[in-house]
Amino acid sequence: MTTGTLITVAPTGAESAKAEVPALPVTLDELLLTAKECEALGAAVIHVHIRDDAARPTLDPARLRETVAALRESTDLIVQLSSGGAVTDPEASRLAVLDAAPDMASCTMGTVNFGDDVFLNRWEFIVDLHTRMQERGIVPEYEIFDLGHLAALQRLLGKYGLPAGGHVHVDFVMGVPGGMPGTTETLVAAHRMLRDLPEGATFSATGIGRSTIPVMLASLSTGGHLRVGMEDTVTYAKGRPVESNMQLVARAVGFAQLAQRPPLTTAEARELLGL
Ligand code: KMH
Ligand code: ZN
Repeated sequence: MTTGTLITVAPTGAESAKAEVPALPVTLDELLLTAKECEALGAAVIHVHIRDDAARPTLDPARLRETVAALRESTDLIVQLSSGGAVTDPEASRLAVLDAAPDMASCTMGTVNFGDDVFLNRWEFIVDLHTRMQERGIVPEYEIFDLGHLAALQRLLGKYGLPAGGHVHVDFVMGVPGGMPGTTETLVAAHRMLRDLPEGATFSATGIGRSTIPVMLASLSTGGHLRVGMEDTVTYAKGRPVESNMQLVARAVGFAQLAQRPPLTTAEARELLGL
């Protein structure tokens, strides 16, 4: 059954430099303002990467805890911390993200070439993340950068059991140079592979860069949900830089409404995700 649309905003990421993308929210105040405005527009989940005082990506534990508390104080958004961090972050720091006790955390299901870099996700590391989240009641969003990551997820759940809350939600991150392409054909193939996951598994999708709109349309038409934000997209249209995360969320909400799948409220999103 097709439901409303879960909209996740990923406002910052670890890849863009503030100097090159001045609209990127990098301070806590900028993040909170973005979060409140995106929630008002229809976002229900926020996927969070934080920056240090020099706007560089950081996984500083105290800053992460402060960010989770501030987002909870100012919004009703579901707070999902990135355990992916930046490609340079060590595994120990990525595991320690869970100490900030977010509602959700990302869990990438395999290694992938990432532009000129490698985003390393060893099997043992994935197992550690999954089982620690189970123990702490943190709901994962399984990040799928390539089709083989879905097979890895099937193996993970078969060996180590369902996540906290019992519901499986994945996010197709498409169009990363080195990962699966951001095309309708690939999304349909990924969607078909969900049959191998536990009944009721849901997915959202995001297309990096120019694949953002094809992926959004394909996801809506296959019953999927949407992730948008400046982590993934910094160009709104040819020659037009994104002005704000709100612009991207507003566009996603518009497409969802056209598809007659309006945004889920935060309460509906919590129910869907087993929070
Ligand atoms: N920044 C990428 C290397 C996640 O947040 O879990 C990893 C990433 C995935 O963004
Ligand atoms: Zn991320």
